[in-house]
Order: sequence, then structure tokens, then C-alpha cells
Amino acid sequence: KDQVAIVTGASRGIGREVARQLAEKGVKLAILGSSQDIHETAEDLKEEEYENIQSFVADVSKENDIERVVQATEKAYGKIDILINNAGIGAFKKVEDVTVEEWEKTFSINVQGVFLATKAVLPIMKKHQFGTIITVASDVSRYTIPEAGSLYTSTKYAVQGFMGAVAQEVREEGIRVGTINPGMVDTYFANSKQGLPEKEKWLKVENIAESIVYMAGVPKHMLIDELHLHPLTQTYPR
Ligand code: NJP
Repeated sequence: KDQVAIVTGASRGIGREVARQLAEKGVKLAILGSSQDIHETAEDLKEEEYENIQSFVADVSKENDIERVVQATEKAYGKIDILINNAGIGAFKKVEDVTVEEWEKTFSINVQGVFLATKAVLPIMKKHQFGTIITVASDVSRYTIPEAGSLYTSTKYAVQGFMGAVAQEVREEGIRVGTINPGMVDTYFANSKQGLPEKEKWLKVENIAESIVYMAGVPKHMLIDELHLHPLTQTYPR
């Protein structure tokens, strides 16, 4: 109750459902996405009678955008308890087909975006000696599978390493840092569409969002630092 959360990449997919489930719990929200679609998410939530939803068009890879959102959130609600680093893009090509532009863009969103948002909220969380930061990484942040490709895989390995190191830095300040590593989730990821018949057995956004909300809601003295979730039908290395 009376918690405040920022959710990145909430225009659609996992982030949108995380925002909806947090709103359901009465959490005050600042949601952001790089397109105008983010305002639609906010309008839809308001139509469901949820209050305290602020939406921002902001690119996680841009420091000024993130600073603007974090400052506006602190001004509106007085604190930030939860950051969900969810925004991310996929680029699945063989290494020799990846361009430098694709490499830089994917790293700037998937890795630099997580760095910037984390860096921006930490001083506020430290002031209150409390906070939870959960980053949506991936199953491929812990092992490699051929379909994921080297670019996407290396961004998620980077995120995993970054969050693990930050977790050590801030735990004495009452701040919990963790990652959630999903397998295949039925979203709009990598120019896909939600609800396609071939994705029927994949994880649903509700499954991931419920787990994120659970991770963020455990008692203050407790940390869930990593959660792995797969569709039962997905094979993965072990
Ligand atoms: O993808 P999608 P997911 N700045 O495409 C936003 C990880 N994951 O929900 O920018 C700010 O439906 C975009 O909004 P907009 C994955 O790596 C997924 O599946 O307005 N926001 C949209 O809301 C990612 O980290 C699977 O167009 C930006 C959202 O991001 C996370 O799950 C498996 C942005 C993407 O929604 C959510 O992806 C796995 C920017 N620069 C990990 N660029 C899976 N789906 O199978 C994009 O292991 N967004």
C-alpha cells in the first residue's frame, strides 16, 4: 500500500501487464515507453478505475529522458519504492549479419537503459533506505541457445552481471536488486504479435507479471535475487 513504482517499456507486452497488476494492488505508477502508445496504456488503466497513473514518452537509452521521468515521479509521489527495468528489444541474426548500428542500439536499450534507470532511482531509494529493483533479463542471460543469437544473448548476460554487482553495492541500504529470467513469452517481442496460435503454450504476460509483483512484495528483510520461468514445453540446457 502507498508504494510507488516506475515500469519501463509498459506500452505493451510484459511491462503493460506488470503496470496493470501493480495498479490493481494500489501502487502509484509512473510508466514509460518510447512511443505515444504509452499514453494508451495509461488511459486503459484509468478506464479500469485505477488512479495515480502517470505516463511518459521516454527512451530508456537516453539519460535526459530517464532523469525527467524519475524527477517527475519523485515530485508527484514523494518517493520511488520499485523500479521494474522491463524495456528491451530483440535482434536475432547470425553474428556476421549484425550491423554495428544494430549492435549499438540493442546494447543502448537493453543494457544502458537498465544502467540509466537504476542509477537515477538509487539516490531516492537510498534517501528512504528502501527499494526494490527488478530487471527483466532472460533465460539466455544464464546460458546460450542457438536461436537467441549472440547480440541479444550478450546484452542479457551483461544485464545479469550488472544487476548482480549492483545488488552487492546497495543491500546494506535496504535496497533489493533481482532479475527475472523468462523463457518464451507470448508478447509483441521482436516484431511478433500477441496471441498467435503457434505461441499457445508459451508463457503468458500474466505469468511473468504475477511473479514480478510477488518478488516486489516480499517482506523487507527478504530478497529474491533471481527467478527462472519456462514454458513446460520449452527445452533448455541444464
Ligand atoms: O516485448 P514487447 P516483451 N525505451 O515488444 C518498450 C524480455 N524478454 O514484453 O517503446 C523505452 O511486447 C516498448 O514500448 P514502445 C525482453 O528482452 C522477453 O516481451 O512504446 N521503452 C514495449 O512496451 C524485454 O526486456 C521474452 O514501443 C522501450 C516494450 O518495451 C522484456 O522481456 C523472453 C524502448 C517491449 O514490449 C519485455 O519484452 C525473454 C525504449 N528505447 C525476455 N524500446 C519473450 N517475449 O519471449 C522498446 O527471455 N520499449
